[in-house]
Amino acid sequence: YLSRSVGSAAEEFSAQLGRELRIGSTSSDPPSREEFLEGVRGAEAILSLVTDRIDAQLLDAAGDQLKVVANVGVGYDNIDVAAAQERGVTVTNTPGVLDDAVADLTLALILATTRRVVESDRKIRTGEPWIWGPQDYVGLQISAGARLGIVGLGRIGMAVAKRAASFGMEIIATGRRAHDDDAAALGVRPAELPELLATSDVLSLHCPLKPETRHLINQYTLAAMKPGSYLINTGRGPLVDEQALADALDSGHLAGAGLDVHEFEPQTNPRLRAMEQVVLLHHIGSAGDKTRYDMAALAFRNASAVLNGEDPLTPVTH
Ligand code: 8YV
Repeated sequence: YLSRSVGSAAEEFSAQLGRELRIGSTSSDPPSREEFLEGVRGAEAILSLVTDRIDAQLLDAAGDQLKVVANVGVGYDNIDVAAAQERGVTVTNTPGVLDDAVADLTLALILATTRRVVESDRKIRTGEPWIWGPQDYVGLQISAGARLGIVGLGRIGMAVAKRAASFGMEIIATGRRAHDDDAAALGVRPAELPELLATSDVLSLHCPLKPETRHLINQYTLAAMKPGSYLINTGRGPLVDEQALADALDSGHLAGAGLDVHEFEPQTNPRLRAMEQVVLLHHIGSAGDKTRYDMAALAFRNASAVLNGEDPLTPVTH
């Protein structure tokens, strides 16, 4: 069962596996909860998307024959992993195949906010009179050694660091790979969160969403951020308290923000929507053509492995 089409990869792999592929919704809207509960009934495998909440009720609705939930995504905060494990259901995700696509988009957001790309584009489209002056649309030049703070240096953070280093940014980071040799080779210096907050010109979030990281960026951590800095989030929306962020932007403490993910997806914050210095995207970090194929292919390989009694390639173990 797959709630929405993920392109040709799933069709190709299901044909190879000789299993029927049931797709819940053929429109761009996800199935309703009722349709989802009904749709998974009898499924041996569920390929889940970020918009699919997989909890005990859903697992029970599927039935005892369910063997695997293969998430098409690296973040799996949409899945109650403990409930799956209690029922003997394997959970897998798609680490590795989306690092470059997400890192590309992170740099796009960094450049779009600091160099005011979307603001300039929007003014042209809304028919405002052309203005050009040496002081107009001036923004932070990251290539002049601006400091990037990476919160949660893992695979995606490393791919961001590689790109940021080539742009001439100075990089400090928290996270499991911050002390690795390959991080040092990119010029990344390990640091603790308070230093990242106080000294980064651009702070970029790459940690998973867990109970302890929810609202990691809140009124207190925002107040600790360097005046005039930028916040970038391509991780998970609830890492940020959006009302507190809107306050910090309103007061001018922060110069701008670039958000690919939102606290209450699919809703976006009306205060942030009204701000010129904020760039908002549709959670499209991994939406590179190659990456989307590779994610679906890896999810399907994981599902196939479990259905064939083999070890999945990328299981979620905790
Ligand atoms: C996907 C993501 O768009 O991988 C993740 O964790 O958030 C995105 O890459 C999403 O998970 C697709 O289901």
